[in-house]
Amino acid sequence: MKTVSTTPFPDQKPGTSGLRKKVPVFQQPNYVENFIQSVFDSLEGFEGETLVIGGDGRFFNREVIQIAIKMAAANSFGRVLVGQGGILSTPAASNVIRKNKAFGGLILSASHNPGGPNEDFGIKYNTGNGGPAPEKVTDAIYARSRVIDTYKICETPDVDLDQIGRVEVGTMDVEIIDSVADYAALMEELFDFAAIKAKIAGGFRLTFDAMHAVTGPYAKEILEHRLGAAEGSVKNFVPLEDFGGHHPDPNLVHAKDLYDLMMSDDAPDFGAASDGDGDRNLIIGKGIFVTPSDSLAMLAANAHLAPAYAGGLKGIARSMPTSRAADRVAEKLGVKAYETPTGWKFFGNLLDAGLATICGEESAGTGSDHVREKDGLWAVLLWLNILAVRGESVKAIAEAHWTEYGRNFYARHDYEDVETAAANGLVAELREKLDRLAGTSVQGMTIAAADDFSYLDPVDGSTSANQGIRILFEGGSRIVYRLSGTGTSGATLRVYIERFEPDAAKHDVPTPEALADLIAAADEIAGIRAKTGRNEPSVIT
Ligand code: VG1
Ligand code: CO
Repeated sequence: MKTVSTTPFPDQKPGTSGLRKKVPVFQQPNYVENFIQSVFDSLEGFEGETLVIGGDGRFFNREVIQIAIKMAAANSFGRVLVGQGGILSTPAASNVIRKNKAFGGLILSASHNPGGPNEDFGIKYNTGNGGPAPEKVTDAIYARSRVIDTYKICETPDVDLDQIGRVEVGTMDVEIIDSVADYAALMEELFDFAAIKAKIAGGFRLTFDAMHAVTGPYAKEILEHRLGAAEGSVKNFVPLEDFGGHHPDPNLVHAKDLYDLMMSDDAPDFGAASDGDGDRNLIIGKGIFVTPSDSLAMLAANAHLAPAYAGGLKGIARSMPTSRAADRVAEKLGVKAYETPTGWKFFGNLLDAGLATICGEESAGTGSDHVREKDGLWAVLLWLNILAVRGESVKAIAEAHWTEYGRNFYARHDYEDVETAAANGLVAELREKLDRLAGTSVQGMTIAAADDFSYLDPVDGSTSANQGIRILFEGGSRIVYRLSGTGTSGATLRVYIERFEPDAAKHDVPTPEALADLIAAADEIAGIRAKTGRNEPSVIT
């Protein structure tokens, strides 16, 4: 064991989901060690306890895992559990933490961001409930990183990450575990695998794009081996360090091949994809894309058809920018709807306290109280369970849902890599005029209220301010502006646009048309084009 002197880095502030930077930033001498030691220094009482370590397999994953193991040993953890090959999807890591009553876990991922020597890397700490550390912990980590002067590490040879079994590093046990087994077993507990299997045996066809990211081995095992989907149903299933040069981001831009297939004449019945670390999901039925906000609402409305949720839901939680389609389901079910800031860490308390069962974000994240992370394959399996029980197509289920509840037309416009000063200026100017907006009209629509979202956690009483600017129109339409907290270069402005349409006769209007006046209003209110110099968003989802 040795104690090494170091000097602080000024930029180790965790964002929406951990610390994310370009690989060369992480490769600076002591950068990884400083951050991991700052995590350990912010925690108490882990001597002899278990730490879970795993990542999405991207470039630099193995190197950081070796460092983390040697530092955990030097800092007196009793045991670490590491996914074979360094692989654990984010929801699988959450499950391993919970199942083994671990003290916490280090999840190495930059999620949907690209990987490779000049692309992105990330480190996130999860607490003993299996969920991302809450803000008070991430604030403490950052504070520590600003003053850190030493870190502890064992000088031992690297551990063979590919060999399942147990070895010792110093006095600490290192167990290399099967990355998939526990997670697959959990899914079998939650869902009616027999019904899904019978449906597939009856000719139902599905395709899943693992995008050369972490869900490949999980999807192969569950969808093909356990549920009997035809060999080849899971595409791009080998995790690659650079995701094959693509963005492992399951949206209509980066999973365009899947979208095109699902809109073609020989589309299978169901298409899905997941992201770099396996916590996001994209759902596309034959001829219909289901927005993540709609998917949350539809899953919540039908969850009772799966064994794990047969007793009903305790509540439904969504992040603020997520469409309010789920709120309508909660109202009908007679359960509470919660609105939290962006980022899964805010759902942890609601899930732990038994206030919510299902949670979701517009950014393709859905999950439940089975773990404390969003879970891509879980969403896919819940859809399959619902489809098996209802015996209808995705399209029929979606259209029936809109007829029953009304349709929340929804889109997110991302302006990526905008100059940071310009993006901050845009937000500052919006904040400055917020008080004067109510009662004024834009594009023929009257603004009912405008504010900067602030969240009061009903469980621990903590507050989180400045979580996104909301422009609420009379009639229920909404525009939300916020800056991304996961990007690694420049700033990303996200503009979320929503309009409720109760009239079923108008539900098949194309989304851009349904939202046209709000899109124009979003620019008029914030001066997006003028301030960013962009004529259109980089990505529309
Ligand atoms: C984005 C999404 C947010 C999600 C976060 C992490 O954050 O908007 O909903 O929780 O990514 O997802 P931001 O701050 O860039 O908007 V993942 O799958 O990248 O861990
Ligand atoms: Co992710």
